[in-house]
Order: sequence, then C-alpha cells, then structure tokens
Amino acid sequence: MKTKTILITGANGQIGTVLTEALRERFGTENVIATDIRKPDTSDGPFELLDVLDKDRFDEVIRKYEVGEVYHLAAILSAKGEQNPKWAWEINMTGLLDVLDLARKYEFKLFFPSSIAVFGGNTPRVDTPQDAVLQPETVYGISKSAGENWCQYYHNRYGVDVRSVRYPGIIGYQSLPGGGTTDYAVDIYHYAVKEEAYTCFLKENARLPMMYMEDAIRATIEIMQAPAEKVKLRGGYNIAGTSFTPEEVAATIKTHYPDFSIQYEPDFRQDIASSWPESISDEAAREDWGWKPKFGLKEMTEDMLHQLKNYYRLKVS
Ligand code: AKB
Repeated sequence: MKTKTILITGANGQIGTVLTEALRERFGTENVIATDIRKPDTSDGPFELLDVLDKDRFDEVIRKYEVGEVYHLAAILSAKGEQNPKWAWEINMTGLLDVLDLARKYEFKLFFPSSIAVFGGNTPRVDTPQDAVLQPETVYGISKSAGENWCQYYHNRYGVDVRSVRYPGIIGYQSLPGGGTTDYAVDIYHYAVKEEAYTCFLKENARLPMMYMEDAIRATIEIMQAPAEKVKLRGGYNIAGTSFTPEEVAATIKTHYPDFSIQYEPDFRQDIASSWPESISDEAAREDWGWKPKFGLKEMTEDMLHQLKNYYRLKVS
C-alpha cells in the first residue's frame, strides 16, 4: 500500500517546525510536504511556498502530491491578531474555509488546531469543561471558535474527516513562538540559560494552561491516528498538560539557576490572559481517544534547561 502523503501549512511556525520533523520520522521524509509563506532557512525535505489565501495554488499543491492528510497550522495568534483584527480574521477564517473545501473535494483527512482562546471571561476559569460557553474576547479566539463550528459542520454535512484539539500555551526548545499571549513561557527559559534577567509581560499570578511540546505533538498525532468512531467531537477537544503562573515557573527555574531574576511589566497581553481559563478539564479527550499528558512543570523545566544549555553551548563553540 502506498504511504499517504501529508501536507503541513504554517510549517515554519512554532508547532509546525517540530510536527514536520516528527511526522517525517514516522512516515518518511519524502511523504511529508512542508509549506509556508516563506522559505525556511534550512529544509530537510520537500517544501512548497504556499499562501493559504491562494486557493488555486493550494489546490495545485494538493493535486501535485496526491495529499491524503493536511495539518492546517497557518494562523495568526492572539496578541498579533489584536493588532490587526481583520487581517487575522481573513487568514484564520478564509484559510480554514479554503482547506475545508479542498478536504471535501479531495477527501483528505484534516487537522485544525483550536485553542484555549475559544473561552472568554464568563466561563468557569478552573477546570474549564469541554462544553463551557464560548464567548471569546480576541479575534483569534473568535476565529478558532467559529472555526470549530465550521469543522463540525463540514463533518456533519459533507462527511469531512476533520479532527481538532484546543492547544494551551505550548513550550518547546526547538522553535520560538510568535505573536501569542503564552509566549513568555518559552522566552523565560532562554533568558535563564543565557543568564539574563527577564521582564515578563504578564502579572506574576497569571495562571494559564500550558503543555510541553512533546505532549502537544503526541496529542496531535494521536487524535489523527485514532479510529474515526472514537473521535466523537469534530470541533476542538480540550487537552490539558500542566498549569502555572510566571512566578511558579520562575521559582522552578531558580532551583537550577539560583541567580535568575524576573520582573513584571504587564501589557495588553495581560487582559487577554485574564479572559482565558487557568486550567482545563480534558475528560472528553481522555475518554474518547485515550489522551494522557506526560510532562508537568518540573519535568518540562529540567528538559527545557538541559536542551537549551546544549543549544547555546553549540552556538558559541
Ligand atoms: C496564544 O497565546 O495565542 C497561543 C494559544 C494559547 O493559542 N499560544
């Protein structure tokens, strides 16, 4: 049997970079096509330039590689979206509707990344349930919440096999995030390893749901591999990893770098964080397709610091 070809949009982004590598390891480099609006600095496999708003080009690339699975990661995140709401809406929503149409036309399986940003200030903030009310307060959250409904609609009406999780903040050493509210939780580790003081753009007690990259990649691949009948929700599944405040992550870092220092200068991103849950209930994902996280704050911190220390050591040598 021919191995199916997989295509990733937004492959140069924080999650895309790592997911591309993980899928290539598993399914073979030649079977995973990375696409993005810009060429990557280095590329270890097939790559195509693709603007997700260019539907004809999208169609052409899907046909060229006879794609059987798409991970549609191209999107504008929460903080950047607030600086240009209509642009963020256009990319997040038109991009998704185009790929849903293509999934219907070519019958490929689709992954849509949703986010904890679908929730707003009027949902319970602790252990937020799967079916809590969705009244997001950012354009990013509005686009993810509408996107989930579109995914469910395309599944119900046209039988599109679309699957989705609501990512919390993702923390990894392999790539940098860009334009999100949870980005501080990656930056802080880089500053610690470089032995520089860190200024955090959220308050010390801003508790948010977070997840180590390794868990996030595993969740993404697991939901895509799950038998179709187990994926009962075609909007977005809550997935939980860990949950912490800037003060708590700084304290954990200090057990390795006692001189690490942090100060707080909250900006507009604090308002976004205040509208999001502190922690998430992921019961539905656990029950339906067996989701279980592995990394807590302590294990994640150990691995992040270890990996980044090696990275900066190699960079200077
Ligand atoms: C963001 O901060 O915008 C993202 C997210 C939680 O979806 N990391």
